Amino acid sequence: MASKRGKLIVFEGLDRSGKSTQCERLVTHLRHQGQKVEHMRFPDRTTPIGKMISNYLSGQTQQEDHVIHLLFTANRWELAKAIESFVKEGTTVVVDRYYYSGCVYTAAKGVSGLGLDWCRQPEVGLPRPDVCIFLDIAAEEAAKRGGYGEERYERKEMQDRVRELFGELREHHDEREDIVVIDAGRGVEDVEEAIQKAAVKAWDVVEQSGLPLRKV
Ligand code: Z5A
Ligand code: MG
Repeated sequence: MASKRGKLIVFEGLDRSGKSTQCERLVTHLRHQGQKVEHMRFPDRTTPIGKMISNYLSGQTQQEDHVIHLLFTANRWELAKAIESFVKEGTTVVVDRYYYSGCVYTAAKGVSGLGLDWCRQPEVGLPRPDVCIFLDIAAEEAAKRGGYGEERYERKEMQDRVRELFGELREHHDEREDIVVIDAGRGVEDVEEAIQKAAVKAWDVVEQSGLPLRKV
């Protein structure tokens, strides 16, 4: 019998919704279960492109809006083959932010011509997640977890627009079938339990259907 493939699971959500916290926890949980797991995050600031993105986010450099969008996308394409190989060989890949953030944050700038549809085009062909866990939190709850940081997009107007656009993506675009919304305003353990249940459900669908890893 062919060995089981790994799964591709992505975390998305607004700032301070707990993505990094919950990614770590899921990776640890799956490893304790004996699964092979790779943990990735985007932007991956360690690559040459990632360093350009990091300098842009910290305000050290400027980039034209199309250019920075394509750099974020290129940063994912740099790792696309690696993700496919891991999944194929039976390793599950857990990713902290992915192309959904890519589309929404650029579109939230409100630049003419840079809407969700345009932003999605360069992402087409990337490995498509088996499930995208969307951590949903009210703005007031997220605010209790600390103020905005120093980076470029950490402003209230931008975050409000990001929230609206994530909603649009979840309701009207092809992505909606991949997304599972989790109430992230609860305690860390409660959120973790809900994520584990959603992950198991998604695993079962993949295994019962024998579905190969798809493409965006
Ligand atoms: N961006 C883009 O424009 N295009 C792209 O393609 C991609 C990204 C991929 C940097 O991202 C920016 O890049 C981001 C989007 C843009 N811009 N903004 N704004 P990043 O991923 O590097 O951002 P980050 O620094 O990791 O922050 P974050 O993602 O917003 O935070 P988080 O990971 O969701 O939350 P956390 O670090 O796990 O938790 C935040 C705090 O809350 C922390 O003190 C925790 O201890 C606490 N916490 C966590 N969970 C809970 C619960 N349940 N209760 C109470 N407190 C909690
Ligand atoms: Mg984070």
